[in-house]
Amino acid sequence: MQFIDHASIDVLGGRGGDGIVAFRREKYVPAGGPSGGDGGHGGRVVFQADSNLQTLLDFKYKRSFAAQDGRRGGPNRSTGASGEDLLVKVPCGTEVRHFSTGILFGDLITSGETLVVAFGGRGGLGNAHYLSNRNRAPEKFTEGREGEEWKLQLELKLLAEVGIIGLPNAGKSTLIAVLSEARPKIADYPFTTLVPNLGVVRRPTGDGTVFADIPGLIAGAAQGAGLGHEFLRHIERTKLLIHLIDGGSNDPLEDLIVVQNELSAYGHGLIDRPRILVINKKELIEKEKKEQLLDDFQAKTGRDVMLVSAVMGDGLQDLLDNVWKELGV
Ligand SMILES: Nc1nc2c(ncn2[C@@H]2O[C@H](COP(=O)(O)OP(=O)(O)OP(=O)(O)O)[C@@H](O)[C@H]2O)c(=O)[nH]1
Ligand SMILES: [Mg+2]
Repeated sequence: MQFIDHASIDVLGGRGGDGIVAFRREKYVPAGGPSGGDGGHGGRVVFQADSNLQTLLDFKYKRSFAAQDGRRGGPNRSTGASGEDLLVKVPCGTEVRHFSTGILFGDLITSGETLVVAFGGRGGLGNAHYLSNRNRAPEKFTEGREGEEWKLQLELKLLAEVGIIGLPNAGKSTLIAVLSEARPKIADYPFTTLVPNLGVVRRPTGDGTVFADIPGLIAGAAQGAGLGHEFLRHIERTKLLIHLIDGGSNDPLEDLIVVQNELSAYGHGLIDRPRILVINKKELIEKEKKEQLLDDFQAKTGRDVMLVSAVMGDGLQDLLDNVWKELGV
């Protein structure tokens, strides 16, 4: 599943330092030669992909990035210091385009990869450069050039590896909220979620895995009923599905089958996608019914079923362990 996140920002390379006019002043030398140094180059704005970042949200608050200017030249032909580069971290998967033309500046895919988005201006020349036979005492110098200035459009495409599916109200948003930093709306009515929510869950290795909470599926979703159909297309691209079933429902087994039928009806191999069956709201199920429910599920599907409570945080570690195992982490 791909999610697109946008931001538009301004970047400005540092201005080059000016060259200067100076003459050597030495004892016993009445008219020393020209000795004005060159200005330093302006710093560059450089983007760097960083796998710890997951969104472009930071760029909603800070929108303009300027590198340091180069310094003026000095006497005795000394060149001014170059401006420092400004390093700006962006999430892996960020595409950088010129704002008005859409021309691609580059893609930052792997962590650590860099892209120069604005070069600094060249430093100006000092008068030492203009010494000639005709002019032994040139007063000429040049100013530093302006740095490049661009308005850029950033676009982030994230690939979710794990999709959370189920009927409306099963607790999908609750689950992603407890597993990740995502804070979707949660409410006791169907179709609370209208667009997918993304959350990043840390693996034991420390890397992030993107989970997606998808709007509830209902019978007929594959034909366009409810909201789910739009998103069935996207879950085609996840590696693993968590199929969440409301344990407090009148007929959890029927709920399972409704969603399975939609996956089959949709085709594209979705029904064969690795899928973990999870009954949520465990604490609502009466003790004596639990065994029966698990047996019924097992008999009907021939697969293992997990029991969790997203609200109580019960069984979630086992669920994650299972997810990492399925993903081969
Ligand atoms: N008792 C209990 N209630 C839960 C649990 N998990 C979620 N809920 C409740 O179930 C209701 C629906 O939760 P949501 O997370 O919004 O469900 P959803 O699957 O995202 O629903 P849609 O977005 O409408 O598809 C809310 O009132 C939650 O508080 C749980 O483990 N136990
Ligand atoms: Mg929801």
